[in-house]
Amino acid sequence: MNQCRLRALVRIRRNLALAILGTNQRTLDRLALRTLQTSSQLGGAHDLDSFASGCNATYIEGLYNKWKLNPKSVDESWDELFSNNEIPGSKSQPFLASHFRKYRRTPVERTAVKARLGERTVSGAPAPSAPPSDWKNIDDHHVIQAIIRAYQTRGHLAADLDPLGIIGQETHVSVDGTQRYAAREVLRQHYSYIFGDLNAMFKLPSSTKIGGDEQFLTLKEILDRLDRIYCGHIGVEYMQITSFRKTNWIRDRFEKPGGLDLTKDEKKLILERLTRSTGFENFLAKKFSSEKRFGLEGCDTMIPTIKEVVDQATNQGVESILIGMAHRGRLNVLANICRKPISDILSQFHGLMAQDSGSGDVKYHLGVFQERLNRHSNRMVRITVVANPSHLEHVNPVLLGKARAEMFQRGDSTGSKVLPIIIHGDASFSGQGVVYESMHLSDLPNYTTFGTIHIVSNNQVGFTTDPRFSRSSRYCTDVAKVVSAPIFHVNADDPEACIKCARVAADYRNTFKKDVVIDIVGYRRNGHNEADEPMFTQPLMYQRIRKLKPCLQLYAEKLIKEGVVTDSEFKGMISKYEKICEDAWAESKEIKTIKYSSWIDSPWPGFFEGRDRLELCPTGVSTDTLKTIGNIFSSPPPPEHNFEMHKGIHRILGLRKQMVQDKVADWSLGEAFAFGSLLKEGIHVRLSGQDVERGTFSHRHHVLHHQSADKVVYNALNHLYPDQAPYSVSNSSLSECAVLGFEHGYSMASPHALVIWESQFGDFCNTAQCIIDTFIASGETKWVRQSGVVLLLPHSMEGMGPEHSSGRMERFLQMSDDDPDVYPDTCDADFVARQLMNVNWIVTNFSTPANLFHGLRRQVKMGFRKPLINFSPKSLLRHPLARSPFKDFNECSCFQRIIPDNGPAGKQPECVKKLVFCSGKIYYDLVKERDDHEQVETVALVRVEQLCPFPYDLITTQLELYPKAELLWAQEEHKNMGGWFYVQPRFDTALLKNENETRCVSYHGRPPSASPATGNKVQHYNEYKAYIKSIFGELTPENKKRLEEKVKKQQEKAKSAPSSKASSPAKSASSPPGKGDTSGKKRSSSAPAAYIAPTGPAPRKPLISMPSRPPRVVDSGKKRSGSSRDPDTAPETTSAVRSPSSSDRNRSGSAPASGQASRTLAARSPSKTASSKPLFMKRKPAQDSDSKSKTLKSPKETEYDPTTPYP
Ligand SMILES: Cc1ncc(C[n+]2csc(CCOP(=O)(O)OP(=O)(O)O)c2C)c(N)n1
Repeated sequence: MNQCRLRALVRIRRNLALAILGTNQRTLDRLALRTLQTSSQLGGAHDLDSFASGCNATYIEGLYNKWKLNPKSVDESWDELFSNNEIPGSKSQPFLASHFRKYRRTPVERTAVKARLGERTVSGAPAPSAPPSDWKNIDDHHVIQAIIRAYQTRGHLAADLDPLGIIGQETHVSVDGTQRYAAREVLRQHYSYIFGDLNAMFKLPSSTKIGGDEQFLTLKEILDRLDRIYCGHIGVEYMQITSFRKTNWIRDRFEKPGGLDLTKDEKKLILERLTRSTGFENFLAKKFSSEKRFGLEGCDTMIPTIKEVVDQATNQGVESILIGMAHRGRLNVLANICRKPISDILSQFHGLMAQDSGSGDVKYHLGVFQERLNRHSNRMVRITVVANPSHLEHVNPVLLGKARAEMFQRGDSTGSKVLPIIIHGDASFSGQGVVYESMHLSDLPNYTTFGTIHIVSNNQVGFTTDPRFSRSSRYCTDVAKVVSAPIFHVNADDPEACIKCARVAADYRNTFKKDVVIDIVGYRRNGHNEADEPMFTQPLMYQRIRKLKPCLQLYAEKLIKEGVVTDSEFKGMISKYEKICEDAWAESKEIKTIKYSSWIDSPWPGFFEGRDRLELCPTGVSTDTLKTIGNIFSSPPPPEHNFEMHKGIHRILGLRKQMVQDKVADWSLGEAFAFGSLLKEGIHVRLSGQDVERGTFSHRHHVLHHQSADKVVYNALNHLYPDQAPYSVSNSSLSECAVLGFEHGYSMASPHALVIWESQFGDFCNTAQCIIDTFIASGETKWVRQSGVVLLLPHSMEGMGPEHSSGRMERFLQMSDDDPDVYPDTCDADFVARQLMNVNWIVTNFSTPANLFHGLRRQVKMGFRKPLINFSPKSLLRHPLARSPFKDFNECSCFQRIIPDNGPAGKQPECVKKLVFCSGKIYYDLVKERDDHEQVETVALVRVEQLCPFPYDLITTQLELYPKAELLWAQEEHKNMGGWFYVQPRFDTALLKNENETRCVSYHGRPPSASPATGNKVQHYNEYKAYIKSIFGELTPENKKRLEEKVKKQQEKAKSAPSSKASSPAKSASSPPGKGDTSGKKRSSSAPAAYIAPTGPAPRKPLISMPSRPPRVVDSGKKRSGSSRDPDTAPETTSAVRSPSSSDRNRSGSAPASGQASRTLAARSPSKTASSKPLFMKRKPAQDSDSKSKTLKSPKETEYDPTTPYP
């Protein structure tokens, strides 16, 4: 104790004593604070930290109360102070300023303090000469305060959580004589034993509620209560929460005496539920002793715990509960939480063949959707257990996404109607990274589910590995601390404690809409599964387990002892449930057929009923719609908002405006047309992924940022039409796995939404491989559950190195389940739709904005839902050839599975020597090279836009159209990657169809490689040159000369206009593809505009200069001659000779009257109320209007290099 501290203490003593006499608590705190501030100004702040806790006030208040009862009970100095300042009846009076002034620091006071200094401390500093009893009292009080705080913060470390008694081997005897397993850290806090008298009374500080209405407790009682609350069967971990309000809330819930007491009836109900939980496992064990079911024995209280959460939540107004869980106890959850008929569950054990198609899944992965009356709350509740793969914890983000989508559909913007519950295993909770990644979504505005209740069935072992070897954290739940979630550890053998935790957890989620964790610490009575021998690896643990009575027995004995139930009542409960199971067993034997579809977790009522699934609705829209969307998308926010835009955005919007005037669209405009037109039709569009708002390649700019005001943004696509559906675009957390899982889950909830996840680069999607493999690729086959989720995976070889080049197309194609050796029935009138319906996903590599538009719209126009994996471009985002005229978006247009050669080669197929099939961006390289090599008439280029399902009909047509041509497949990727391994056998199958066919398709691309791309620019270019040479041969001397002259001309031109970056001579006609290849100015003037027309206008050529087209003629009879082909307007139908219905249009073949015909009104209503609009301003919605502008100018290049990601 130094002088400063002593001075401060005396001041505090005086002032606070005064305050107690004459002010309320708040003034008192203020006064204490002011006093301390004054002290710190004097230089004693560092030594006074402990005073800032406010304990002085309660201490002095305690002394005062003591003094009031007996003035001799306190030190005489206090007696003097209190006697001199006693203000009769003044407790409720406001603090008197005069008193304060009177006791402000005065020279007299300082003198007085000095006079008290006498002895010296060890350090040589003068020591205070206050009466020892004073200091003892103060110290005691501090110790009480510290003990309370220690219990609150670290009591859980000493809690009796483990039914096996493995955790926390050190023991100590509690004040009430009971044996506690205490951790050393807590024991250290027990320097409280410096107290001689356990019966000494203490005033409780305001930082605890253990006293309830009592303000004074004996030391023994304080320690006893703290021990019971914090070191009993519940370990409350909550002091890590950063919010004071939440911490206090939890403290109050657990500390207030009697606050969590249970009535007799409640205890009886717990016993009943526990009887069901244990009874179900016992029954299965009896009937199917060696069948895998991943029993819950040892953690049986999990069922009553979940049920309690359900009861509480439904009482609080929750209407839909979504559960994500792994294998352990899953059947029990289905039976006792969802109330799936037990006979249905048992029928899964009978080895019946399912009647519907698909692969099905093991019984402990199946999903369930039940609507039931929750008798406890007397409310209907919908309970869904989402089907999940074996991959532990990966269902978490899927579940969250589905919950979020349900909230959106219900217009539940606070999570009051929908509750997600995730049940974890202890080993997987701490081990799987997706847990952490998913938790990080919990508070993001566009991903939050307003709190998830996590329940860990912690059996203290993961398969054969115990926690000492499976995690470094103390608790398996430590990961939850990243989101400041409270964690309630609870002993599984104390069902009442579990129920109390469930109650608090449900209330917490309801109050704060934040995540909360219940860690039920139990054990695993049997092996990992029922056929497993646990003694191999956990001999000591299992020796203990064998000696343990089941929880049900323990609890029944307790309640019988308490007189809550009688022995016969308990026996009655058991036999009643046994009978239920036996009856269900008998019933299940009557079940002769099963269907996978009976286990669907996400039914879409009303979507399939009465619908012709094979009808492909038209995807084109009117020019008016395009103009409306285009005009708003290219306009800045309305001027009245004074929205300060970035200079570059002005420029980009200007370019967009120009395109709208020119009736041509680049990639971003094409995408906006797709989104905008769907929004108009009431389809909610959600785009999510890393940096998607602007777009990794800075091409999208859907969210504009005010340049001088924070959080002021503008999203034009949310202001298109007054009654449009909401558009949600959100930059995601930097996780592929959780975010893709989330979006997949979102897409499962409703068919009336277009849900898109975009990978930053396609390369990174493999960190979400588990979601791709186990949900997206196989979800429908396993669980009869559809999803129309779209993956946009930027992919193309642009010299950007091994991890910025490939979305691993080959993997998606390899996982496609269309048979490479079976030529489908292409004459089937529904061939196109049927092919789509029967495949597990669609894989595309679009080369035009129009096809992107149709492809995206087709996702919601199909009579079913199918995931779409699209390999998006990078340099094509701004490639001047990769543009589409408005007519390619119109009602007469449609999705093109292949884009045939519409140039000179396509018009004179008999002259064609080489027919090159390709896909994606390479097409534009081939166009340029074909031009440079002057082979425009002899080489035909056909783009395969839809790789899977393979467009056999259209490919066959092309093969037949060029009977003499050598067949080539060209790809940028290495031979063991890209589309080659997928297309090769399918080409063979198509060729074998024709008996007279002797040709086969040869490969032209990069050689096989372990790495997807080189990081060396020179090597990249050399590889390019090699495969180009293998397709077109060497440039002839004439070619070279011509190109040299061309380069020269360009250089001269560049000199005269040096500012034009895009026309740099360095990017000559023979320059390598990739970054420098985006200007599009390398196309030879010899190339006729017509053959690139479908992709957009030629660079710098005003559209007006393009040859005018005759009206489209659909006449299959003339197709082969090529004479009547209209390369601009003809959809692929015109070349579909083999199939009478090989169009991707509707089956009747007629062009749709309007895209609005299929408007889905059902999707509209709920979405209106959802708060997914991240907008700060309202703009006046526009109506479709016919633009009068006829100015046709070619668009200019943007300033960005599309292949450079913006960090
Ligand atoms: C991602 C993943 N890795 C490995 C496995 C194999 N596996 C199945 S259960 C299990 C142990 C899980 O332990 P825990 O999470 O504690 O749950 P418990 O089975 O003990 O209930 C393991 C490793 C798996 N299913 N998923």
